[in-house]
Amino acid sequence: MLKIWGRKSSINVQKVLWAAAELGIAFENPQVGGPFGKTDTPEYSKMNPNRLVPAIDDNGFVMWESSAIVRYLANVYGKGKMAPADAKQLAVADQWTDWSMTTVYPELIPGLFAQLIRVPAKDRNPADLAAKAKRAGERLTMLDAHLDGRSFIAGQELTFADVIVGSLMYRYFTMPIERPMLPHVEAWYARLAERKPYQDNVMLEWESMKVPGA
Ligand SMILES: N[C@@H](CCC(=O)N[C@@H](CS)C(=O)NCC(=O)O)C(=O)O
Repeated sequence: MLKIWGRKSSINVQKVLWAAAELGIAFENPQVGGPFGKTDTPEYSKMNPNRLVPAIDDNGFVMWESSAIVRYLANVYGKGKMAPADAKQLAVADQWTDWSMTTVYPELIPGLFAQLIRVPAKDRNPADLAAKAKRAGERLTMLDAHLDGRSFIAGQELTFADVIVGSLMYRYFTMPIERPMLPHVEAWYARLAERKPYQDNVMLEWESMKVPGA
């Protein structure tokens, strides 16, 4: 059976759990990382030498790096659906996925989210956080324009791009930050939020992850 190692509170684990649930794959999810530890053990670092979560073992095939895992699962278990068969549609899915991980993720997750949960409010730099929120919002206006007339990123069906980019949206829309008008992103996010696999794996309360004073 597919094993997905990693704590449910990690956004990079969440996208893998969401993809597996969306694809209807049975899986086990041993909790490692964060408060569960165990990523420094020789067994785990053999699976993921970065000592980060997630890692997967799909019947003996071991790999790490969350977005690559989502693409792998989509290709093996959802070819022609979650992984588009058409080369141009696939390219669009790849384009927005790579864009989100290089352009939006750094502002949103290490930049804003980690600050909000790991740094006591008195030690934060509000101007720096506001600048990051502004940049993230500006970047998401590009996705907003792309989603005009589309239900999902690569067309009318959910693909791995929606999983990888969409996994960021719950935190984006629930963090106490300034956001620009993003009507198409908001409509797309509402479509994701209707899906039980998204609700079960991504829309998870995160306030309790805060350190004292955060
Ligand atoms: N680029 C990697 C990043 C993995 C990563 O940063 N994972 C974080 C959680 S989101 C982690 O393992 N942190 C240490 C821990 O949870 O113990 C991926 O997408 O898989």
